[in-house]
Amino acid sequence: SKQANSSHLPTNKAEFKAAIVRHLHSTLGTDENKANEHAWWKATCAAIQEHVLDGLRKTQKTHYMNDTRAVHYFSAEFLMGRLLSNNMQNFGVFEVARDALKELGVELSDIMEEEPDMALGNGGLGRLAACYIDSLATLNYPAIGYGLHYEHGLFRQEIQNGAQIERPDSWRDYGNPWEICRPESIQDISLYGYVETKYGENGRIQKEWHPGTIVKGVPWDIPVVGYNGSTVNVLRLWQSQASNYFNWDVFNAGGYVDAQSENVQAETISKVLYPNDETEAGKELRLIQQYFFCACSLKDIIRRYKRAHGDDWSRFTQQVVIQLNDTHPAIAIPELMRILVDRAELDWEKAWEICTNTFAYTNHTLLPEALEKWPARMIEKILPRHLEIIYEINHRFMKEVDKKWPGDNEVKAKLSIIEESNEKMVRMGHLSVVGSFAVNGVAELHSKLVKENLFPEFDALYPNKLTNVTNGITPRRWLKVCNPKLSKLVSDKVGADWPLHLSKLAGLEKFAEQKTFQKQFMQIKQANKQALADEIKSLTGIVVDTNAIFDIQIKRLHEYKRQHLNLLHIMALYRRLLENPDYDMHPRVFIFGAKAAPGYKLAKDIILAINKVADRINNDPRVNKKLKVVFMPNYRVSQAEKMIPAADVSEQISTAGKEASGTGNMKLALNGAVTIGTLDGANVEIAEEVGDDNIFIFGLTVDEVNSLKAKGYNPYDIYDNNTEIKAILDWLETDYFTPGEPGGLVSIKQSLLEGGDPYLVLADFEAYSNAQRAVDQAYRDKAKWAKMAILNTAKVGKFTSDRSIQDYVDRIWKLNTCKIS
Ligand code: 26V
Repeated sequence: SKQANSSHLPTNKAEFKAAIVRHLHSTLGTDENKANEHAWWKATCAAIQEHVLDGLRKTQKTHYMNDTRAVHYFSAEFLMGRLLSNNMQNFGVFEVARDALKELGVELSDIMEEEPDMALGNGGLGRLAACYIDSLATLNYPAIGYGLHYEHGLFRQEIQNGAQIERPDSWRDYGNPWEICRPESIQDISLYGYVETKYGENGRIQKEWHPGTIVKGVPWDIPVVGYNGSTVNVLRLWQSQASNYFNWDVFNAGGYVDAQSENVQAETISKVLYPNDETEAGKELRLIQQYFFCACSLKDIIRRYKRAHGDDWSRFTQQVVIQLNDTHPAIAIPELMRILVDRAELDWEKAWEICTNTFAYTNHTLLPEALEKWPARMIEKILPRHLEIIYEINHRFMKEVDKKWPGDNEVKAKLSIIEESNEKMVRMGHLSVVGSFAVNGVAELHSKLVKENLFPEFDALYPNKLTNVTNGITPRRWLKVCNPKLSKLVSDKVGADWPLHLSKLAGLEKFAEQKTFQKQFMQIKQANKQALADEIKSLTGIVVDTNAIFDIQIKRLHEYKRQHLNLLHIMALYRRLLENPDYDMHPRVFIFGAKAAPGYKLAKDIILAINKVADRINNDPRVNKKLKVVFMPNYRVSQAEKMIPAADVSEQISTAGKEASGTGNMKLALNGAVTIGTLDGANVEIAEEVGDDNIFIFGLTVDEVNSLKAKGYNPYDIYDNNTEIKAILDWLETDYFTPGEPGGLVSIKQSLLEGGDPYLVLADFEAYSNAQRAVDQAYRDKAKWAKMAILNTAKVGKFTSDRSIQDYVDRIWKLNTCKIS
């Protein structure tokens, strides 16, 4: 009934059974008796895909016929996770499919586990892109995601003797049933070589780039099904392939031999996702990846534009808006300038006007080590013409700066796209701000810091360019699909359309104190905890008590996210229990999920420490009734979907000012977890929504962090005066947690003392410990806790990605909805 175009969907079990069996036979070449779970999974996907492709064809035809304006979301990462259950839910055929399979003797929940995650992203930024394309399709906006078709996504994490080991991820090894190759849209992409300056007709100087090599870009389309299944947009991911083109002129000209010898193998470009999160590595292959997918995507966009408008560029900015997901695709700015100036032969001014009305840029971090900079020499070697264009952009920009602040060389040096350091560097953030018509941060606090600290003069120079769009999450995947029990209860109370109108969750408020509803809500939480307990047992062997508080911290491992603050507090509880067996606390299970960048030593040491402390505690019968610690290996989207519904407490404890937004915080609150957190990122807005009584806020604020650092923070002052902290840090140095290996965990102590404790772990410890005591007290009052949990679900409707997307549409993209019939 809720289907917008249900006519093409299988409406009954019989039809579905027939489709699945047909695919077993003719797509997979097997039969009902021989098929294993993997084959059943693939046949089920194929049965769904028929309808997905039907919707895709209708959508593309409608968009073409209406010549719609579309947003083009450029992102180096799309962390899609699994697609089967999502696609079934969005088409509204989940139950039918489940029942059809049951009659075939197959359990849907079992075969869903066969699907590998599409882990083509690191963390928050990549998952945000996935939520946004879900919302764009759901809201019927013409949109296309553009990115890289990595052969290997984020590494698979194994834990050996407590340490992280990285293994390759191979999500396509046995074929991916969702993607479609589009050889008809292959693009040729140039790299290396040199620039020739010549005189064109009427004496105009012309630049021609003679590339050293050409690689092919092969597009793979992944359909993106909106909720209700009416709009089906695409995610287009580019795979690199050798082209056999090699420019012998460049080779013979001499002097370019070196550049050629360092030439990359074409196929390596899309081989692997860089596993760094928030650290800039400056690797040549990564710049090539970025250019490769931007150049392919721009050619694709322009081909489509020209099909409708020929060589008339005057309507380009009416049809096309490109959103840059961080600076990773910023090289698209000089690439579009090159196409317009060198190829289309537009005047620079006209080209620049088109360019700066096409791009918008989202900043996702303030951490200095994450702000991308590329050596000018590296750009010159790989993209010689682009470096010239960047210099020209900067030259004209510096003239503008001089008009605003005449003769002020300091402000020029600060704003320049080129950093005049020992080695000249190109600041991709500055290039993005100058080349875009809108720049946004991802939460109110973050956007304020972008304006005031990161780009203050840009805000003065371009009033109203800098703005905020608070992040969001899709409630389809992050409640409806991952938490079916709670979803059903919510639907019973507020109606079934909450996945499209998340503010309707507010209708739960009036039940927050009702005994029967509290009981239902907490029984669901209990069932979800039991399911997670089973998963924990099967993955780690650890047995946990579901009456304990499930306290969950899931996110990439980084010092600023302070998993080690959580760990130090766990050690404090352990110590208190050893000193006083009657130490009064409700049983608690601390659960972690986190991957560390392979080259980030301290992050890996923190994973080791969590595992070593967990081992000791979990095997200490003196404390086992009250304390357990679990590190879940290989945290990823599909695992998040199992953990989030089971959380009582959500750990969001970054140093204030460091976490741009966070999105896990939103997912956990939506599923009825209560946050313990700092006033950072979107926590601030979550606190505003749920109210002070329903969240545990602690720790230094951004202003307090700044003044503490300004007056000179010395972690030894705390170490010397706080006996508990001293005992815990000293404990790390013994062999208590690393039998036979004293000092096995000392690097954490060192970073917090000699290292200066850059993220103020010790400064916030006491406040955190007190907040945890308050959590413990609150949980013991069952009715009080149930009310808090319910109000968290009820009050976080703001954080649907539909609201974020509507914000982008209204204030930046200016799109119209396009209904598909
Ligand atoms: C940085 C880099 C640096 C160069 C190497 C490759 C690479 C890959 C990823 C990143 C991370 C970019 C920043 C990022 O992910 N920020 C996160 O964005 C989330 C969505 O807006 C936000 O919720 C998180 O707070 C923020 O840390």
